[in-house]
Amino acid sequence: MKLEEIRTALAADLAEATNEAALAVVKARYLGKDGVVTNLRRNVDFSAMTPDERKGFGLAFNELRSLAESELDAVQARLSAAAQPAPAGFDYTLPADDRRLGSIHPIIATQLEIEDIFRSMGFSVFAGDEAVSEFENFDALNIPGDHPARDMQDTFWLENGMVLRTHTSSMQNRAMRQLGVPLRAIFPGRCFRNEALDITHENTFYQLEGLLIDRDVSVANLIAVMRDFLAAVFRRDIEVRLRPGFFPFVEPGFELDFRTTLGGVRRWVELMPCGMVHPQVLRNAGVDPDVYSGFAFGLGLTRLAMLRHGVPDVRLFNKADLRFCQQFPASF
Ligand code: FA5
Repeated sequence: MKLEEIRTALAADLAEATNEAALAVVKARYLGKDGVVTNLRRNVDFSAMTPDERKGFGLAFNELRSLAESELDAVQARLSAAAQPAPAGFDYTLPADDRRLGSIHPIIATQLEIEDIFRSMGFSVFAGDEAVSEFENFDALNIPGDHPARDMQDTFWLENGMVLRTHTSSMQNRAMRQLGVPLRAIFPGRCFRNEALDITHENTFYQLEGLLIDRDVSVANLIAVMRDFLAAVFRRDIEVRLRPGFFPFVEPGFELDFRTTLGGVRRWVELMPCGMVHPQVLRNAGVDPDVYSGFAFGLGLTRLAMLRHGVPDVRLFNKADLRFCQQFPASF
């Protein structure tokens, strides 16, 4: 038999050795005095070989013998373990000890990375709440009860009159009051909308709001911060452009698009609404608009995580399907 054939035959014999007696027979067949492996060396005519051939044979033979020994030992160990009686009181019906290491959800991983980028630019992270007052979510942002913008952000109302926030902009008023101005902060978190669901709309999703209030803040500052931030997220050079966009709490308001090479194609991607904070929004938080100005942006964090990982359907994030979640190994 050739070395390769011996290997295959040994594996087949080991697979059939289901008790220690059968294993002893296999061991004798291969490594015994008259065993297949032992005989290999006995039957070779070394005098007919060149020194190189002798050396090659020696190496291959030794490798085969150690392999046979270690495989026999492994099966021996397995059979001995199986032969041990179960410890007294061992309950076979208990679930197996299956502790799998989890990993950070791709949206939260993206959020943590973005928090680091903004911290490096001097922003603090303001947590906020998911259930907020109607005033914080709407009125403080120039969206009174009869404003059409309320329809676009239909939400879930609690019995005590509070709402599940429809956007992280709901934290603007509280942040200005609690942190005071000048201020640089981001507020990431979960938002909720009573939406018709499709591949880009969920009823529960993440946004990340940014707010910078200071003296003499301009649109140029907004563009510079956004460009630095996106270049850090995508780790490459980024172009940004602003198109007009309407939100009652900014004036002027924009939609920010960025352009970079994604999937081999250089194209514009619509990313986030933003704008200069409306003077009334500053006044509503006790900030004097004649002294201070600022910008705000509302990044769709879920959307960004989709872009980064090429996730085609937003609903996959909330399904808790392990086949999906396990594709994002821990990155920390
Ligand atoms: C807002 O929510 C504004 N608060 C953003 C803003 C902040 C404007 C500051 C100006 C200044 P909009 O409704 O467009 O805007 O939502 C912002 C982003 O959140 C969207 O671009 C999208 O990425 C994400 N988003 C909105 N609705 C959903 C949804 N149902 N599912 C998933 N992502 C959503």
